[in-house]
Amino acid sequence: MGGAPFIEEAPGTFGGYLPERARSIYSLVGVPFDSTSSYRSGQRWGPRAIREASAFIEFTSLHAGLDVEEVPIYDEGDVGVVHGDARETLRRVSAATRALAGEGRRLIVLGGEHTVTYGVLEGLASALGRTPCLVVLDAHFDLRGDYLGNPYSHACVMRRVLERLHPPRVYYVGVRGFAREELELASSREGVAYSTSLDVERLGEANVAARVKRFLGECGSVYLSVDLDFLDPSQAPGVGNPEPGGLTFREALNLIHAIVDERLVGFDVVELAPPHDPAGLTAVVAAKLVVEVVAAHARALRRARRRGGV
Ligand SMILES: [Mn+2]
Repeated sequence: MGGAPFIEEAPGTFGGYLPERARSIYSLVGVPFDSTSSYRSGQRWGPRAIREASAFIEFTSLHAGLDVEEVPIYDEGDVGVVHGDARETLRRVSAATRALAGEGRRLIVLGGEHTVTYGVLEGLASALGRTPCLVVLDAHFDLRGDYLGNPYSHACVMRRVLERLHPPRVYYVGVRGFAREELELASSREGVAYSTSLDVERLGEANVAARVKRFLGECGSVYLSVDLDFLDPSQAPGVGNPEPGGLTFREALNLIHAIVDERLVGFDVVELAPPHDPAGLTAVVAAKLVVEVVAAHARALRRARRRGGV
């Protein structure tokens, strides 16, 4: 059991073992919520499937050149969600993440559907005094005004974030499926920028990552939201809204390791829908992404400390 409100004991632990909490700066939280799912549901089983997969992969990162077992991740458990009630669930996610971020812990959030990101950002904004800048890996903008009458649907989560939490900067990578109103908003709104999956293919990961870093500029804190559907469905089929033409896992690793630095205050991996993941591979991909993002951050933090910057 963790110390934050609304957190229930985890159904297992990330990586198969629970380190001493004081030895870790990373707090992992699951949010098994999927009530606004519009197509393929089952994201409530995501945290459990990612934890299970995490016990059977190696905690190494070739890009970061380190064994992530040296970087312990403390699994706090799952937020007690209220199925069917997005507002109350988000309130709980916000309270839990505010408490953890208030302790100075770096957050790792396992979805659940993308809606949960709103609660995490609200909690972080409250703990940090301002909303962090965002990097969003997603096939979609999630910028609709509402979806099927629900303002808290996964399809409009980023619209709520922009309207209410005012992140100074938002950069999307991998977008390729959107409504006209979403594209217009993303193209015209100050502080919002994007690179499509085709941009990644044409420019290469290094150039796209350089654009992201330039755009983030002087941001003091950064949050990374990873909707697994940014990857190509051939590599990550088990998601709520698969969209063909996505990134490969290797492109994703190049991007992540070039973008993530010591300013990362947290990240999420959302939209895994285990009932639609017949070979269980999307869960493995999700677990490995967690390991790689932590590895990228841990390396950046070490370098920054050596420079005396943090
Ligand atoms: Mn998406």
